[in-house]
Amino acid sequence: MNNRTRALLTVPALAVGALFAVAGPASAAESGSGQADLRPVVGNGVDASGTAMVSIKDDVLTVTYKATGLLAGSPHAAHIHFADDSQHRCPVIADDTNGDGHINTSEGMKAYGMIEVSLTTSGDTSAKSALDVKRFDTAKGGTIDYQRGSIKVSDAVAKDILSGGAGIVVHGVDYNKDGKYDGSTKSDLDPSLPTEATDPALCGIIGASQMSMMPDGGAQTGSGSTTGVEHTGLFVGGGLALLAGTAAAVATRSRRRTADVER
Ligand SMILES: [Cu+2]
Repeated sequence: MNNRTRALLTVPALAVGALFAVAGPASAAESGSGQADLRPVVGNGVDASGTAMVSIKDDVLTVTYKATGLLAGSPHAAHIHFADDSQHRCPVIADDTNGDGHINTSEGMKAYGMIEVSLTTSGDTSAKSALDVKRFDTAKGGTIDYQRGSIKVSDAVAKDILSGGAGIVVHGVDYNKDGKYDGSTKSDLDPSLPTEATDPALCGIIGASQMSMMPDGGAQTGSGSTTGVEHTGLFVGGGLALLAGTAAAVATRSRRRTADVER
């Protein structure tokens, strides 16, 4: 991480819970920041926690998140989720519509929406990388310390991320506590994968915090109410082409999905 990136990350920490401000007219590049507390998704047997921060400068996104207590040694897909028609919160047990006691990917989506950004470690960060598990962090010792900057997003996605209603979701659970993704229950995204590989583990709603580049007024204290509900992301873990295809299909149904799928 270069110094500039570090500076971008440091500034927003000043104003947790402050209201965000949107810069200028609707078509303008967006700047601002926010953070999220990552908490275990209810029903999914995860004893983990974490924090995430996002910072956007003129539609260029920097994301950091740190989480501990995840399934060690396994890759964990992570995304920023949002949909206009989602509920901008993390799942609750009432979202367990199939009644199995867990929140799977599709159950989670109703709460936190579709994938807008895939928090990969390199290369593409769009929804089409949602399941490219080779490019997500592996939790060494159960910990992930993720940092990535220079993620170019659209004005619309930047607005969503700063809206106070976007979710950060880290996927991959271990229901049977055997230290790996397995089990007889298959992923609702792709039956070739265990549901453990794709079910959401941690979720947090990105509370809009402040305009990082506003010369004044940007750090005034707000209600902080946007953090009152939680949210989760959806999908993943599996990395198979089939799964990726499913994710792409789902993503296609969300608004402003770009068309081309490269594999
Ligand atoms: Cu996700």
